[in-house]
Amino acid sequence: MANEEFYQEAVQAILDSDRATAEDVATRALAAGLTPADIMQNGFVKGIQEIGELFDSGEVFLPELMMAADAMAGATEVTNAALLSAGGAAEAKGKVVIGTVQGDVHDIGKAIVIAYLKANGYEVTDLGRDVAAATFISKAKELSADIIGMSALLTTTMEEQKKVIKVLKEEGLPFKTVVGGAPATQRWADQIGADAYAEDANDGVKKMDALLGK
Ligand code: B12
Repeated sequence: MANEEFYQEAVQAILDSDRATAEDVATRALAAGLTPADIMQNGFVKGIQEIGELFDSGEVFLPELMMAADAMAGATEVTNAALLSAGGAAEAKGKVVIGTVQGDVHDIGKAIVIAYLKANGYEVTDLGRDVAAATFISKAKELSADIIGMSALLTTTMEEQKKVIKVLKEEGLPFKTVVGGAPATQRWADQIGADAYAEDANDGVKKMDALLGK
């Protein structure tokens, strides 16, 4: 089967909110030699973006969006497991604490970022979603983290990224910060004084490598 057919099946599985098929397509695509990044970026991510657009234009509603997200989560579990079994560096490059900011429950992108980081030799602590600014900071202190990663998918919750960075600066804490999520941009990162902005999981690894001189 051509790669393009897998991509189309992946998009369709998300549009159909069909978790079992999404997991099956992911498994078959990996067995056929596609990389987790290929099938995610060209297939499943396109599907969830299409659903997002349909939601935006009022053609689908929250229950459908939630079911599509569930199918996406199934596909992500399959591809992330493949990434992790392929990775595994001997010595950790650095410690990252990562979470989705307070008020925000979007965590599909964060799960992908975590898998990429782990596959690329980072020790990662997932703080989950709806994480308060104080928790990012106390966990980073407790674990002596190198980097705090913050995901925000809503224009309203982006402000939480700013809040964390403000406290870090006020307290003179040394943790590097990386922000991501659909509404974040390099401009936003500069505006709030983040050390880096990452547009996707791969870019996240690159930016963190650069911050730590790896
Ligand atoms: C799936 C989804 C949901 C699911 C989330 C399920 C889950 N477990 O995550 C559910 C159904 C729960 C949901 C709920 C809501 N959603 Co929603 N949702 C989406 C949707 C369709 C896809 C998001 C997604 O998973 N994308 C795929 C992943 C792979 O991409 P990503 O998250 O951007 O992550 C990548 C990069 O950004 C980056 N990255 C992300 N974070 C980080 C962090 C770091 C450190 C790094 C390095 C990189 C990085 O790397 C990732 C991988 O490459 C988007 C539309 C869109 N196009 O984004 C809307 C969207 C984000 N949702 C939206 C809205 C409005 C809502 C609700 C308010 C709806 C409602 N009326 O209740 C609620 C909010 C609930 C809350 N308080 O958080 C709006 C936001 C509008 C805005 N500008 O603020 C969007 C844009 C849809 C739209 N067009 O209107 N949603």
